[in-house]
Amino acid sequence: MRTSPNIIITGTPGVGKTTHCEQLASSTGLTHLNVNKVVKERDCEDGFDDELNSVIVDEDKLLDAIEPDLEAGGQIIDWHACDMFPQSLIDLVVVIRCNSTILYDRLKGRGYSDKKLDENMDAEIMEVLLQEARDSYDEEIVVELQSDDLDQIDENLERIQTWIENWKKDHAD
Ligand code: DAT
Repeated sequence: MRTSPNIIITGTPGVGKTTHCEQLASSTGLTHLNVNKVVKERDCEDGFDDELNSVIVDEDKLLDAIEPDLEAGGQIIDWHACDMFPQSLIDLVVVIRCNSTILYDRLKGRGYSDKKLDENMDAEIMEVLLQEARDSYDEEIVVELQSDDLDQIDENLERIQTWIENWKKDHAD
């Protein structure tokens, strides 16, 4: 049995996943599991999508690489997809959302190509990640949080921290 929960922080690129994960890891002692890094470090790449200018991930290999960590618990998973993780190992799915005008500026600032920018903007407007989360996990564990400004980050972090404390109390023996 896990004594610390596993949480997915997901959402369209640029919404603020890494910002949330880093701050949560430092305030709670949970581990920031940056999937982008794991993919590179554990050789889970399965080619390159030239059109989207992004790595194609071998999801089976990735899951094999992180499953022991998920079984141990206390992982904050930072990834722009969420449907590949086994339901039994996930306790909370946070879908970070962002106003499209703000997101556009953030992605433009990252130097994304027009195609990559359009794809990501469409994904946010069409709520692709929110739908993926709702399709993949029980409704009760999926939470949608807005991240347009710094105050919202603080509010979100407080909510998630309180949730973690309560989870730990509920699962203490
Ligand atoms: P992601 O990990 O989802 O790609 P990020 O955490 O790297 O996103 O954030 C992208 C950029 O936007 C980064 O420069 C930090 C900034 N940012 C994120 N959330 C924000 C917020 N709520 N208010 C202001 N800036 C934010």
